[in-house]
Amino acid sequence: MADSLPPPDIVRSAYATLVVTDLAEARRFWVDLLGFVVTYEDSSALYLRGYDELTHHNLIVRSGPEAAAGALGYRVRSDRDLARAEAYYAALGCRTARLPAGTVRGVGEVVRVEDPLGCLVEFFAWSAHPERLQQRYDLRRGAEVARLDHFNICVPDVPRAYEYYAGLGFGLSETIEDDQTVYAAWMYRKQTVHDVAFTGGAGPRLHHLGFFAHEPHSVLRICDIIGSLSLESCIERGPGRHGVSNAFYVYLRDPDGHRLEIYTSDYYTGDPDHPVLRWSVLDPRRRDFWGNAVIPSWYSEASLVLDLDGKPQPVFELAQTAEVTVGADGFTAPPSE
Ligand code: 4SX
Ligand code: FE2
Repeated sequence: MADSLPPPDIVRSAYATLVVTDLAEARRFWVDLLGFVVTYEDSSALYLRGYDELTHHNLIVRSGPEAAAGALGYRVRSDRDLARAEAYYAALGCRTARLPAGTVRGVGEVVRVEDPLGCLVEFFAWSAHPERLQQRYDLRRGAEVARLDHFNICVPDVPRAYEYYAGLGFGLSETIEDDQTVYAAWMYRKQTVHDVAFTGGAGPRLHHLGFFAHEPHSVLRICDIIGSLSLESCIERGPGRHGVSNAFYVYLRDPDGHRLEIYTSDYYTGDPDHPVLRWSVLDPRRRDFWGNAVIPSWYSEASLVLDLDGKPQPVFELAQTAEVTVGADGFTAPPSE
């Protein structure tokens, strides 16, 4: 059993792959508008990174027949952890594949798995190092994204997703819960609020990719740029202040509907006695600290994920009570008693 095997030592969430139906349009959004840095591009894919990033890419955008989320990439400590990942997932009964160095451009050997949630996950240890543009203020544009911070996944059973990631050695920073269940959970390997979070909903689907910017003004500035270009329909939620994580945020949708978050100002979680912050599902500040309503599409819409054969995974309906049927979000009434 995987219980008796050591999990791979995961450093952090590092990159994601999005399949888009029009690469030129996606390039206008991700590069021209948002200001992501292009490490490499060809006629079928873009390899993009933030200005602080050390590794080859934070995002692979590749063209395909149907919009979907491809693999989520976690960096592991060393090559030894690739073998650990392979053995760990095999013991969980998951399909795995080992890809020679360079199969995923810019990174070394990869262990790709179809994980117990149904998501495609890639583990890598080595990466090429492009120029780090941290202090090239002269080059910064758009949302001035520094790096990828987290994946948010819709899952039909949040407690089950929590158990699986706890087994991988992730810490729990915050939850939304009540006496009955956990509606959402935020979990980390690096010393921030999260590398991965779970939103209760039909799944597996990718809810969003979270990208870190250093300055609150970067969040506001991308909104202003979007307004000036009459692209306001790509702003889905915010800007606002999250209760969970304390982040100052905005959610955008790319031309294929993939959701991303630009945010700043979450906090350090590295102390061994770091407490879990548990929000009541009835607290109207939990998802927006100022009490602004969360729009229904944010809860219901998300990207399909691909399996190891590149086919979209079937989506299973929510197995637990929906947060929006119990929580106060402006568009649903809280329980009346
Ligand atoms: O909506 S929440 O305030 O719960 C929230 C959502 C907090 C942090 C996040 O990164 C997020 O996507
Ligand atoms: Fe997020």
